[in-house]
Amino acid sequence: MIATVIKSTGSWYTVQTREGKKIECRMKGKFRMEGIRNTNPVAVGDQVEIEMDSGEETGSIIRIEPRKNYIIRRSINLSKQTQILAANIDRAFLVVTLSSPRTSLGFIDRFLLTAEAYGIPVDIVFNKSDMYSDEELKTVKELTLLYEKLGYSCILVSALHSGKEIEAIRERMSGKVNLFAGHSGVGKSTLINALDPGLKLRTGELSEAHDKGMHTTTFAEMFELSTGGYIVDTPGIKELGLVHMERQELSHYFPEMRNLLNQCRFNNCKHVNEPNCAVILAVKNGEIALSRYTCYLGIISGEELEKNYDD
Ligand SMILES: Nc1nc2c(ncn2[C@@H]2O[C@H](COP(=O)(O)OP(=O)(O)OP(=O)(O)O)[C@@H](O)[C@H]2O)c(=O)[nH]1
Ligand SMILES: [Mg+2]
Ligand SMILES: [Zn+2]
Repeated sequence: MIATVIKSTGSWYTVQTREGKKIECRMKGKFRMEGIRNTNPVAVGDQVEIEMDSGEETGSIIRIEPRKNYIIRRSINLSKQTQILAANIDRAFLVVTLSSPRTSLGFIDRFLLTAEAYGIPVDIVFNKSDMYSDEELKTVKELTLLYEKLGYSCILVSALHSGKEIEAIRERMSGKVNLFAGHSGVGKSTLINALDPGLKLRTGELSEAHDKGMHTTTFAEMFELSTGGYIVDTPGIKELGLVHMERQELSHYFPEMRNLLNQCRFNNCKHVNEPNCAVILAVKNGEIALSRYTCYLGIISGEELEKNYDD
């Protein structure tokens, strides 16, 4: 019997069959992704084959179908371990806030990069619009211009006020499996409740001392929307270590660099300090945003790329 994993709590997985029946399952045998150690070999969104335990209401997962894609990150405290946030996603909504808590551009760019590597389209949702100063609203406008030019739709919303923006997100989710990701406290669960009030997900206050979320959502979980489509709520991510990415392919995942790559003098150009580099030229004349190029340089010159493999 084939089913979809809709919740994973570590040792138990909730799967939903094609008929809509929910079954609690455990994993049978060992699953390992090639070459890397995973904290969760089965993730929300996975299609799995299950077997019912004899005489029980519970089942066992005996096989995972190949994944169409997934969003993976390196665990922060266990740097060699990786965690799959969700698998088989049609669209990701990256929920960000300029303050309370602040989302950095580096985080946004790393998330876009990860999604780009698997061809997952991303919408950027600027949440908490009701709290922004004029200065912050101006920043949202500038960022919207920057990211929409690169092909990422941007939406400014307040999860506390229903309106046409919420309606627009709902329409984009219809018929698809949608991932909601972002830092803790940006309002992912609140936003999902606004999109489908029937879900009544738990939401949490920010910590007064640090103005950060308190990790209210602890497990990824998939919900069926009454208006059509599926939504995966995920726990807040602090950092997003890159996984499975080679130095040479990095620039291919920056849409604004992709078309310039064959114009560099050297075909193995890293776009750092090489002469006649089309990317550096585009940064100089403003066609590539400095913030994006800075992020690129940070990744290519740092250790993020090497550390990813389990040796
Ligand atoms: N002012 C304002 N507050 C919001 C908005 N959206 C969410 N909040 C508040 O922000 C806090 C955190 O919201 P959650 O929905 O729990 O955040 P989350 O992203 O799910 O956080 P984790 O589950 O910890 O990852 C709550 O106190 C919400 O009421 C918004 O648009 N405006
Ligand atoms: Mg939450
Ligand atoms: Zn170059």
